[in-house]
Amino acid sequence: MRDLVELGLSRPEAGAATPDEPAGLRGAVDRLLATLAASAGTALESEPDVVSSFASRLDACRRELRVATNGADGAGAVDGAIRTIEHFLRSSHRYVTARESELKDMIHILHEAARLMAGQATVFSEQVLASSARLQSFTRLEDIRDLKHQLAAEVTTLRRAVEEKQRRDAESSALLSERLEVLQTQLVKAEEEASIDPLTRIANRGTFDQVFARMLEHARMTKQPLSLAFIDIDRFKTINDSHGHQIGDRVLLCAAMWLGRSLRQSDFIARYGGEEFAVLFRDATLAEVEARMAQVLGEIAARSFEYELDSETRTVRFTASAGAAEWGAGESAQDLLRRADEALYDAKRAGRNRVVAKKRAILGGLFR
Ligand code: GH3
Ligand code: MG
Ligand code: MG
Repeated sequence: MRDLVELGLSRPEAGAATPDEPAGLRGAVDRLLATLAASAGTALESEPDVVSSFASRLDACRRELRVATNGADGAGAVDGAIRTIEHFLRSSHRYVTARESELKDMIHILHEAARLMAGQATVFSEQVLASSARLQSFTRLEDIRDLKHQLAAEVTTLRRAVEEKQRRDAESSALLSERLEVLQTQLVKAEEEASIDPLTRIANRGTFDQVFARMLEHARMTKQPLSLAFIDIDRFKTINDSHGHQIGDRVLLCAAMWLGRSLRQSDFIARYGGEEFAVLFRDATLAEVEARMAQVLGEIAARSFEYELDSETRTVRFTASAGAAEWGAGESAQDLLRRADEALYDAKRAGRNRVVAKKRAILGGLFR
């Protein structure tokens, strides 16, 4: 029988205690204390200091029990052990209650976070709301370990939902910026279209007004010369009448091209209206503009434009007249426009196919 006890296969008989192991009731209490010391770790797993102090106090009680006789010593040792156990159980209870309340707080925070995130996108909201509902039911769980595991699983679900949402957000943001780029390109195109004349593909009257204001301001500031010329196709009504409106349109297009070719980078041409064009010459004097206009009008008059009608080749020739003026200090935009227009009128009256350069009246300059 002793052999079996030493091999750990059986409990020793009552009264047959080894020298180290107390027998009888003291033996039972000793075993109880040993079991409690061993299980304390699981009850308070994250409080190792409390557990080890409890275990060492139980060890001390067990030592006292071993050396005690069955009399008052033994009763004192058992009493000490009971108080130690009571103290430990109270600590465990406080610890478990505190942890439970912390977990409930965590659930509350997660629940709130889920509720806030839910306002964002339909599919995402559904996932998050489902998760939030499950979190609420956790607070009723009795088993704190189960609660912990389920909470961890729920956090993983929530994290996945958030990651999926972020991926979708990134996708739609890429789509949006692509769309934005297309819209920007369309806007630039629309702005360009709004600033040019669709027939001749040169600047329209609105653009002329803006550019004229800017160039005039530049001339005022730099004191550089600024000249303006109006060019009007001669007897254009007759061209329309004898060749048709379509050919008239082609003549306008040719006139714009021929005028454009004669210009410098710093000059600016626009269709001012009907069969009339306006050209602004930056840093050019009236004499220079007069010479350049005479040259280009000569070229236009020398050219001819051919087209086919009813298998017959027909020729269109046309001329244009120009009126030029140079801006003088203190003059308004209207003054310059009026003088260039008067010059054009003079060119028409003088027989067309010519340029008239109109200087500023000396008296006009003096009285201004
Ligand atoms: P002038 O030598 O005095 O300038 O005579 P004109 O015939 O050129 O001038 P008028 O003002 O009498 O006639 C201009 C004509 O230009 C009348 C109008 O129908 C025509 N016209 C204006 N815009 C266009 C256009 O875009 N296309 C065509 N085909 N004709 C136009
Ligand atoms: Mg005309
Ligand atoms: Mg005209």
